[in-house]
Amino acid sequence: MDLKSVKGDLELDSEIGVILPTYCEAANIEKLIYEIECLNLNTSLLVIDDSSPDGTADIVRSLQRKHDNILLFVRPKKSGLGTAITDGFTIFLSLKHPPKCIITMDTDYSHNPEDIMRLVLALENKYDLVVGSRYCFQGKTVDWSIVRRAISKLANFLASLLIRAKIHDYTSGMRCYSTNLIKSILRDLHSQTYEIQIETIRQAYLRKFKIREIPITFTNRKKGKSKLTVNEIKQFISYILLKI
Ligand SMILES: Nc1nc2c(ncn2[C@@H]2O[C@H](COP(=O)(O)OP(=O)(O)OP(=O)(O)O)[C@@H](O)[C@H]2O)c(=O)[nH]1
Ligand SMILES: [Mg+2]
Repeated sequence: MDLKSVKGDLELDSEIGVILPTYCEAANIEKLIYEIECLNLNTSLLVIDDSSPDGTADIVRSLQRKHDNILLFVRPKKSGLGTAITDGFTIFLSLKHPPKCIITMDTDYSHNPEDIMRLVLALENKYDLVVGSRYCFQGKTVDWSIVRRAISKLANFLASLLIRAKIHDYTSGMRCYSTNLIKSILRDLHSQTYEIQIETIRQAYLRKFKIREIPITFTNRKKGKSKLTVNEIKQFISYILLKI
């Protein structure tokens, strides 16, 4: 990874790195970044955009003029959520001052920025991965269709056959990872798309890192379109079948 293609201040020194993968999130990214900035946490925000045709990256460039903690990595074409997240990990680890922990979250407003600090605090110097869980006690999904919920539940059931990490939500995209954990597992992450969510938990579990979950409320996106396609679901299922 050549850091020259990452735009922004590479000398940033923040406690918390936040990876924001975007494909066509022009309707959501500005409000999301604004709300994260308003939290006044010690964060660096890293947007990984796949040359979204709706101009998401241009919005991020204009936000970089207002806030000095935003990094932008634009990839030439849509290359999948999995590689966006692993590129984000690689970039944060390559900075002069890597953050102490790394948050991943969706940029379609399904995840609440106010949960960032809850996840970070839940690491408690004891855990290496905190999953924001929709399916544990007090976790919720709001405005999701029965079909979407059924796909998510099935994905979780399949994941639980493969990994026995004693959590209820293996596919949630909102998490906090210790940088230590990322250093240890990064070279074993090969997911193209959504299966990254279970591959990270599997690698952490195999290495006996401590994993916990805390409840979050996941709200269906109100703006923009879902990027989850049949092809992505197929890739997810074939990852699990191959590993089983
Ligand atoms: N850079 C990049 N980001 C992606 C890609 N696919 C999805 N994303 C982003 O990953 C996050 C999750 O994707 P969504 O389309 O919201 O998927 P989802 O939450 O499972 O589906 P919905 O419930 O319909 O929203 C969003 O922030 C997307 O913009 C991709 O190929 N490249
Ligand atoms: Mg979404």
